[in-house]
Amino acid sequence: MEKTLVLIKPDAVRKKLIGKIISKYEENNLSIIKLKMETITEEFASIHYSEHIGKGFYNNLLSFITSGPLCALVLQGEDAVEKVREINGKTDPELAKEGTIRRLYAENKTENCVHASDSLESAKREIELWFGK
Ligand code: FUP
Repeated sequence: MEKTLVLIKPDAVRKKLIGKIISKYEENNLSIIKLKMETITEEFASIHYSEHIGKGFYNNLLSFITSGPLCALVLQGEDAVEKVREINGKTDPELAKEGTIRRLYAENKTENCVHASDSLESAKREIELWFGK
């Protein structure tokens, strides 16, 4: 069974979507094994998003992700990494499939409600970063 890290980002928390988003994962047979609310610092955000340092959208991304509380969770299940990315939908909500979280609820490519690890390696790194070993 795989594990993956999900963030329910500050836009979704402000819109009171935590319950609806978590239901999507549970309906798809994923289990929540860790969960916390946190407002992260710029320093922590820069570690989480280190692969994006220097990109055009990086400064916006950092101010958005630190703008208020987010909900971090570890989900576990069969093919959890791929499954969660399918449920979330593409980065750009306009390109995301019908019924995905981003298509349903996201504003744009930055305020896009959710993050999920993109591979087993990132999942391991991100779970350790957010929840320790
Ligand atoms: P994803 O894996 O779908 O979350 O997308 P990426 O790893 O490509 O991007 C990570 C985050 O960078 C996105 F969730 C939001 C931000 N981003 C932007 O703000 N603008 C962009 O054009 C692309 C990504």
